[in-house]
Amino acid sequence: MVKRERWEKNFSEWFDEALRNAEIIETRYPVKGLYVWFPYGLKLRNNVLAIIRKLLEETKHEEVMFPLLIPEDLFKKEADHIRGFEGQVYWVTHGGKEKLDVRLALRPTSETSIYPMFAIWIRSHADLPLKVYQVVNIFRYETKMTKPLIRVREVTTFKEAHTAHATSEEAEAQVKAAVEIYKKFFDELAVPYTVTKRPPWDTFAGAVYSIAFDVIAPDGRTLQVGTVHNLGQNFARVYEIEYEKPDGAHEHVYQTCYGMSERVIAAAVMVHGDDLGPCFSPRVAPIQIVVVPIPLKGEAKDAEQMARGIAEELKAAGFRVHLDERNLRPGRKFYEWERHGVPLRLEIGPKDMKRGEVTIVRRDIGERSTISFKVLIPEIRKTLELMNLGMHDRAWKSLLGSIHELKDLGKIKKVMEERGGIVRAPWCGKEACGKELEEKTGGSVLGEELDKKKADGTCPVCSKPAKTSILIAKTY
Ligand code: 5CA
Ligand code: ZN
Repeated sequence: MVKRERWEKNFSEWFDEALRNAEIIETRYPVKGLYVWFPYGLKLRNNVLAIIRKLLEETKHEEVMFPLLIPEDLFKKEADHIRGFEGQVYWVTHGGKEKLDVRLALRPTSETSIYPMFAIWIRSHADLPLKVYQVVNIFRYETKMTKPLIRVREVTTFKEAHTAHATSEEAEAQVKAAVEIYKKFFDELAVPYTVTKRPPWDTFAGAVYSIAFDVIAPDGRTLQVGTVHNLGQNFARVYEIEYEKPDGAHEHVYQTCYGMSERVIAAAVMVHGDDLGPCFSPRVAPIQIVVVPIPLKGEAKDAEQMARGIAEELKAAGFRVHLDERNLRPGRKFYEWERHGVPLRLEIGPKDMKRGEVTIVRRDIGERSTISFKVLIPEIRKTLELMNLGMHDRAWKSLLGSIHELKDLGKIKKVMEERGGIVRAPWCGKEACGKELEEKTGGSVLGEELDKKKADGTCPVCSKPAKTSILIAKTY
């Protein structure tokens, strides 16, 4: 197995290098926080997108596309929402040489562009539930340090869903359904996560409550990779989204929204990395199998021909395959494709050919084995499936291993300062204690876990009996 020293100890540098070496993101675009997708990176992006699209389509969300620009008066209707985003909005103030009468916001998210249309579209209970999603770019003028995929000013891959319901119970059920969709999504990516209900002081601007998915980076910090919000009737009231009930009465709808960005791609890059770079799960890898002929003097043609045939066969079976026929030493090719995170390498040398076999090498654990031509397709299929499972299990073990159960303020602080990682601590439920916990330890409260919360022990701040437990971590 490849070492994980740099990956663990120098994560931030490792990450930027991995994106460059694997040709995911070009970071030299001359505007801060804006980046370019390389072709290989865009293939990765599209594979990730295909997974979430499928999950949303299966659960009856319909795709829509709204404008990028939002007029200021519409944007400013929901008071909490605007307070949350005010400092992050880019404004279009001019059209050519003319100053615009109404400034236009570049959407930082799309509630305020979508909901005025919901108000028009939704008339009666028969129009509900309404469930739409879009995949668009959004702009946020981030003031913290920008980082490719992780904190960008143009989010290029915002996947946002918006739903409207007749009752509060239905909206509540939709929040649960969305959490299940996101769980499936991350499971497909073989990326482990925590799911927490964010504390009141970290709720999405305009929401009743927010649920967030976080992943853990190799340096022990967590990264929020997706959120699900119950909006209650907050937006419905200001945008006047009403429906007529069967009895003729009118009521505001209940809404939810949930979204993810290219951070989910960052997660796929970092979770399975090692000192060579990323290792993509076969589900999303732009290239699943690279075929490399190992020519021997005099017999080079045979190996190349054989490699071509095998690559064709694998392609026909539906795998994403690349045949590397360049005139370079095999070792050089191996290194390059390892850095691109290709899950499986298939070598065809003279010995293999004579025996009617090929050699395969797994990128995740470096294991070499041989497969007979006769069972090539089923064996490869099985190997990729095993890889996905193996990567999933290893990453989950690592995440669960980095959760420390602690009750003592000093100890929590120590973990935040030294190892990094996630702490599960008892909490009395009071906001003041939560905030003090953040201040004294340097961590952030992620929130209550959805399925694992307990009420044992006493609050590390006030020593009163715990009402629940919370996760705390240093965050990106
Ligand atoms: N309207 C809601 C749900 S669609 C919303 O905007 N929620 S959000 O603000 O929490 O954004 C959803 C997710 O986008 C976040 O959880 C985070 O993973 C990601 N995200 C937010 N801002 C950025 C950014 N500047 N760069 C990269 N990802 C971001
Ligand atoms: Zn307390």
